[in-house]
Amino acid sequence: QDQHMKWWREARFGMFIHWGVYAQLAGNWQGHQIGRGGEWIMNRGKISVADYQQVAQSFNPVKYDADAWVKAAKDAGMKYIVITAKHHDGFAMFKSGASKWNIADATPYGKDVLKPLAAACKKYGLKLGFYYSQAQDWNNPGGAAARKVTSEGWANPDSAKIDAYTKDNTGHWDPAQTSATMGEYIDKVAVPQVKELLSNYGDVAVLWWDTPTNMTDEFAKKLQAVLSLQPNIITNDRLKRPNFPGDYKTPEQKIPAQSELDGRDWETCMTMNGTWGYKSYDNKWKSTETLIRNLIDIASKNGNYLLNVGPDALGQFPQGSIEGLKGIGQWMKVNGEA
Ligand code: FUL
Repeated sequence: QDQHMKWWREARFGMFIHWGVYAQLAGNWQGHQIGRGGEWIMNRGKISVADYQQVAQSFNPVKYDADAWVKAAKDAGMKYIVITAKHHDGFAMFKSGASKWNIADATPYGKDVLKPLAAACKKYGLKLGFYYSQAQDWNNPGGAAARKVTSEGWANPDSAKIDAYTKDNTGHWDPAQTSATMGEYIDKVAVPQVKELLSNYGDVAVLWWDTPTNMTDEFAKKLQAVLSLQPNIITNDRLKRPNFPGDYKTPEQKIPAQSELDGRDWETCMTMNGTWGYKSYDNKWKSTETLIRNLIDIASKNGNYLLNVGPDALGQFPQGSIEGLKGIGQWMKVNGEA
């Protein structure tokens, strides 16, 4: 029954890609640097739906080159890629019939970016997985919003209004987010979009769920049923706790000690600097030596290392990531298996 885990257990090393409209803001909102991960900027900055959707109108990643991305991953010794098909901001990086809030319909770029990535993965022999934020969605009405009331590093001019609004609900800051129920969002957006992802891109190796805010077992069952479209798919443990453990555990930004391991498969996901989504001013790059040590530590404990790249708004890997990947690749050539 473990057969479908075989490639994953041998893989050891993969690339996480966090890419979306937030790359356009690059951690900056109205002259302020917003704290924490760049992909959380809408929530941390309590940016309204209307303002945030405006940002998509200038998102035009003309330098995006899927072939170059996959080649960079392969040269570093990575065996699979997991990309944010939709992060918590609800923005689909693919053409979707379930919501116009997608890259093909809401940006001047006007094209699906997952299609070329799927083609390049096929060409270079890497497995492709999709990250999908099934519960949190700050743009499609009815999606959940984790309550993070503090907007570190700046004062939103609307904060009184926002505080009044966030008091009685699950963390939304804009009434536009609550014009539907979560059940409607699951049926009309999440389930149809996961169907699209598992139907239109050939083999999908991994479905990487994230942050089960307000998920119910009923919602989780509906999403899990869609996985039958890809019989060999592997999933993580973030669909809904505790009844949907998935195939593997997902320690974040840390490597478990030997004593913490319980025999379940696991994958550590980690940033190369301090953010998942691109931030123009985050230059805290881990050294190549640290990255290699982490990979060795993880592989020696039978885990996988999912190392993140946050491409910029034009579709380019940050220089620090390129250098880190190259450094690992050089080491791999000498020490890795073919
Ligand atoms: C977290 C998310 O909230 C972060 O933005 C990021 O995607 C990380 C991998 O998972 O829980």
